[in-house]
Parts: sequence; structure tokens; C-alpha cells
Amino acid sequence: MNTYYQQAQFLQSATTSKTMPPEFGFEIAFAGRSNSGKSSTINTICHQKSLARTSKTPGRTQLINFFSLSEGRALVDLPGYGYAKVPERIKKEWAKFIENYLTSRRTLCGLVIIMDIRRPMREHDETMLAWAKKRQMPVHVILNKSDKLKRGAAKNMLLKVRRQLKALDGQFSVQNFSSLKKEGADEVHAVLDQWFFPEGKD
Ligand SMILES: Nc1nc2c(ncn2[C@@H]2O[C@H](COP(=O)(O)OP(=O)(O)OP(=O)(O)O)[C@@H](O)[C@H]2O)c(=O)[nH]1
Ligand SMILES: [Mg+2]
Repeated sequence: MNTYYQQAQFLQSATTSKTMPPEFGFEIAFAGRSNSGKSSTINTICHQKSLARTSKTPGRTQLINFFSLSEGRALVDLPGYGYAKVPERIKKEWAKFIENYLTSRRTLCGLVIIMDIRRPMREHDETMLAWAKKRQMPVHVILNKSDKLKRGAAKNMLLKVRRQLKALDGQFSVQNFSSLKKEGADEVHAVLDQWFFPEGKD
């Protein structure tokens, strides 16, 4: 088991670019539609129950939350996009805030996009992938909530999304995951390790 991610600690929340931690080291951001399970996934891969706050109410994470690991590495929980019930004005503010983070943050070395395996590759997801391709930013797509599908259907969805990503021709990879069943963390660790420690961890 990879224990590196267990050390994650809440560092700080930011509501504006001015309240973000100083740019130092390397960061991996977790993005995705509201309620796709970004916060749950961060908890699962860090083997912690309530590091990032989760909720049944979509739109729970309205801040950018930073979790620090050792050696100047950090995980970043972004507010979810695409939540219909949020007023248009707030939606625009969030979009701008996320975009600002993504475009200006020099420490960002990779992006994890969480999708609900039952509804992957939706409009905002594709916008994020197009943005990442343009900036040559690697993306690992996590098809979360795989416990909601039968094994065969989950496998088919994985193959379908893998084909779609291949056609987009960026530095993209994909896997199935279940925060609920705690399945898939090792595969995520392997990808994050590559981004954080391209030369190897030891
Ligand atoms: N069945 C199932 N439910 C899950 C899984 N992961 C998350 N959930 C549920 O999905 C809901 C949303 O989870 P969060 O982790 O809060 O989602 P989020 O993407 O951080 O949401 P926002 O911060 O609102 O954008 C919660 O009710 C979770 O319990 C999973 O793997 N399987
Ligand atoms: Mg959240």
C-alpha cells in the first residue's frame, strides 16, 4: 500500500486568488461536476474519513481547499461545476475562480477530473479536457461511483471513455473507481506519483 497520501493535512481554503498559499512545490487539482465525488475521492486516496468535506447537497465545496503532503506536494479540491441550482451569477463567479486558478497557478502539475461513471464526458468535462490539451497538462479521469453499475457495464463504460479520450489526443488516462467501496486507490496513487515524482520517489 502506498502510505504517502495518508499524511495529507488540511492546509488552507481560498476564496480568491489572493488567499491562495504561496506557489511552492507541486500541486495536483481535483475537478469535476458538482456531486461527482471529488471530496470523497480525495478522502479515499488519502485513507482518511473526513479530510475533505463531502455532502449529499451538490455545491458543497465552494472554496479551493489545499491539502499538503510532504516535500512541497499538495492536493487541491476545486468547487464543482455544472450544478444547475446555483444562481447564474454565482456560477459565473466560480467558473472564473476555477479558470483563474487553472490558468495562473504555476505549481499545478496535473489534473484529475472526477466523473460519475453513469454520466461521464459531459459538457464542462469536455471543456476542461480541451483546456488541458491546449496547455499540455496531463489529465487522469476517474470514473467514480463504479459500485452503481454492474461489473460488465462498468468495464464497457471504461473502454468507451478510453476510446473517446484517445480521440482527443491529449496526455489523458482513465480508470474506474469507487469511493464508497474504496476501490481503485492504488491505480490513482501510481499516476499521482508519476506527476509528483517524475524521477522516482526515493
Ligand atoms: N455510491 C457512491 N456514492 C458516492 C461515491 N463517491 C461519492 N458518493 C456520494 O456522492 C455524493 C457527493 O460526494 P462529494 O464527495 O461530496 O462530491 P463533490 O464532487 O465533492 O461535490 P461538490 O463539492 O458539491 O462539488 C455524496 O453523497 C457521496 O456519499 C461512490 O463511489 N459511490
Ligand atoms: Mg466537494
